[in-house]
Amino acid sequence: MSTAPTGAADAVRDAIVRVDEAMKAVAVDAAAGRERAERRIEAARDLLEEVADDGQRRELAGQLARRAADLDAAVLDDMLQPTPDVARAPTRDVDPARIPPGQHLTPGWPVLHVGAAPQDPDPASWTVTVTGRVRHRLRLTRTELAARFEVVEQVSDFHCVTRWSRLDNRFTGVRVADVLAAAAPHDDAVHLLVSGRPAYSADLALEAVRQPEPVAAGSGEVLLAWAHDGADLAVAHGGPLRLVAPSRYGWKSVKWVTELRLVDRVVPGYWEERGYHAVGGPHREERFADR
Ligand SMILES: Nc1nc2c(c(=O)[nH]1)N[C@H]1C(S)=C(S)[C@@H](COP(=O)(O)O)O[C@H]1N2
Ligand SMILES: [Mo]
Repeated sequence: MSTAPTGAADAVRDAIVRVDEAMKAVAVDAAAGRERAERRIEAARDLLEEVADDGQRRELAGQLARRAADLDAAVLDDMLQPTPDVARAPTRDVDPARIPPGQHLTPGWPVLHVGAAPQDPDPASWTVTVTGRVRHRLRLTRTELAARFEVVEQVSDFHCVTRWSRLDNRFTGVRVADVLAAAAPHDDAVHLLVSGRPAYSADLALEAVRQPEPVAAGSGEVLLAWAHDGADLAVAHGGPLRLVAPSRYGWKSVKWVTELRLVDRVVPGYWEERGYHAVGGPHREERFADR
């Protein structure tokens, strides 16, 4: 009855071959090929749960994540055109040190998320909770956040793991580090699981929030933001409230954020669970778990 770990891993490798076959079909018929490839990626991810060995599972998950990212990149071209309502971001005469390896610049701002964006969310009553390993659980509306914590403006660069980057984003919001401090985390709190609508999450090490890594532009501080370039953040981009983590790939910048949960271990979020790198530093090109 029991499945040997290598048997499960072999089954995933077979499934990956089927994914690759479907990926080749994308060149012939994009829509049908893409749908089939996505179905096969999901099927392979289901099999992955049978792989008992952590290292082996991580490596195979990473291989699948590479393919999922390639598939996304294949349909992203349309989105890399300038979007009507946002100002152009710089793409020329940029200090090359600001462009992480394997990224290219887009003047527009693509909209990317899984599931459906909230419909007409009310900015004033949007609420985020701070919970988990804290002495004081907090429930704060966006209005309360702005009243209780220092409001800062920060320019930062945004890098999506599907290889587009948008420079010079001016976000307005409050520092996540300040909000967490108000909740008085226990000493054993080492990671932050950030959750947002509709069913999305990402993991950040607490240290990376309290002491952000230096980045090529701006302070690198992690924000809860509600405005971009001086205007209300569009719902499509995570308004009324999104996280912004400038020293990480975009998947950590959770849109429509609802919960900051302090945890005493790593709790993989949506993409970390699907084979993306645990840390996700764009300048170190930490894209996939198997690198
Ligand atoms: N709630 C939620 N937040 C999310 C995502 C998501 O699917 N759901 N996708 C992430 C990814 S992969 C990226 S690149 C950015 C995209 O932000 P944008 O749509 O404002 O460009 O949002 C991140 N935050
Ligand atoms: Mo992304």
